[in-house]
Amino acid sequence: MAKEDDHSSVKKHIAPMDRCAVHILMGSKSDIDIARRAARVLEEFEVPYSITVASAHRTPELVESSVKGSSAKVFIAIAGLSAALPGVVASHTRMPVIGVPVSGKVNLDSILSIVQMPPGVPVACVGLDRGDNAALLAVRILAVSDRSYSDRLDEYLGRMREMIYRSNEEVLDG
Ligand code: C2R
Repeated sequence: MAKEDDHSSVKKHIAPMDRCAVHILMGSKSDIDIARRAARVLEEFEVPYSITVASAHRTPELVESSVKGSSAKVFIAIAGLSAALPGVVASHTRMPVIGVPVSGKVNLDSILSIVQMPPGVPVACVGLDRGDNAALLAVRILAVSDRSYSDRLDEYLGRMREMIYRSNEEVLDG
């Protein structure tokens, strides 16, 4: 699929930030592919989501207004290099924040920036570039208090289980 098509498909599904359940923030437009991975999962689960490019380093005021003006119950913050964004998002909200480190020349820089938060301000962290897992974790959090998401999660996990059993059959059948 062409890159432009991907952009428009994300755009089509974005909700206004005062009506989203999950808010994806990314430090730069260059993180769009990872945001898209998260967006696809949220669309699969029919979770209303918003996307904002906002940098704690470059536009701290935009991070603050985006978080404070958001109806999100879970935030996903995607950032590479010195990834201050997830921690700063967490400083502006009591909602859970999931950080997604972005791969680059060093890799450990963004992982450690997200994982090593000081006591009192926890931020969850998924693997490098794992926008998909961040979205699944967000759905799990929403599912604690929303039956429709837990039912969809059960179906999703069932499909994943079936796929593994099927691949076993395929391996054994040669
Ligand atoms: P550019 O591609 O714009 O130069 O950004 C972004 O998330 C991106 O991965 C390079 C990388 O810088 C990251 N960035 C942060 C923050 N703002 C931008 N880590 C932040 O505030 O934490």
